[in-house]
Amino acid sequence: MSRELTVGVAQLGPIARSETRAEVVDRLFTLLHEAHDQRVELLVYPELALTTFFPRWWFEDEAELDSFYETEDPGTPGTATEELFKTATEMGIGIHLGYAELTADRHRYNTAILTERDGSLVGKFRKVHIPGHEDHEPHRRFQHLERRYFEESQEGFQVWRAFDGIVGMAICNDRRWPETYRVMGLSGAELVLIGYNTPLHYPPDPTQDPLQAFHNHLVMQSGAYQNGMWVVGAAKGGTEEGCELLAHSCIIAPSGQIVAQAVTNGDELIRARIDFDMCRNYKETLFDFDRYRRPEAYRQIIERKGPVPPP
Ligand code: CDT
Repeated sequence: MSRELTVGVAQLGPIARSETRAEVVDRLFTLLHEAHDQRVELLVYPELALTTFFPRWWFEDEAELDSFYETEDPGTPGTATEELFKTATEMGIGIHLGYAELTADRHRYNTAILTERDGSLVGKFRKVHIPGHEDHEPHRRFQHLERRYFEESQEGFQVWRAFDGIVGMAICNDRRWPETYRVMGLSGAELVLIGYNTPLHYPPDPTQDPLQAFHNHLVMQSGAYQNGMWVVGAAKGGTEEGCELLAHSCIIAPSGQIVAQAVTNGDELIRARIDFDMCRNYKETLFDFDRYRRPEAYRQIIERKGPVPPP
């Protein structure tokens, strides 16, 4: 039996700070309808897909900060996304959506939810690597206060049997770390879904600015190839509240090759037919972990956090 799936990426253009949930969900709906027309079975929206990328501002008013978070799982009755998830289920489309999560006991996470084609919950993932800074740094053109507004996940990376394959999730900065892919690869991941918001300007080292697109594909293509898995990157691109964000959404094969890529920096659907069995070409040959990995030679990876140079 072939294990193929049509995956779509719903890249988003900028979301204004003043845009309401209803206005954003309208845009998500337009992309959902387009995906349905193109026979997509799994549609991947980006990180924090329901609001502007709010960590670019310092908020004193907690109520204002709270307004960017969801207190219920997207798709549940009474939420702004209820109809979106309902329609997706009627169309037989699974949804991956990034959002800011505020739990009942007031913990804050950068989260993604994944539903199956029949609307059932596959799982939720909370971002592991939280980039940026904790304190106000007014010298920056814009802030990157994720470390103030989100806690690090304590749950790590998980994979689920879904869509007739083995699927995992990561969020934005997670994609830059090889451990992200390897940990999921060690649980057999065949498809990893990653939403992102990446400013083109990186204040701590602006020499990286012209390399953002290169680094984006470099890390996801390496992760795909070195673990024999499909990787999907879904961007929020364009100039959002004066901050230029990287687009370049893409779908990457286990060979490391990009098989579909966005060509705009706005709302855009891309799609590809993926074959889970293509993972075996890599997982059972060059990257046959059982045969070739040497965990005893990698001890530092779990014993150390930062580098310990020789004396
Ligand atoms: N959203 C997110 O994680 N963005 C970071 C920006 C660079 S760190 C300030 C990223 O890794 O793309």
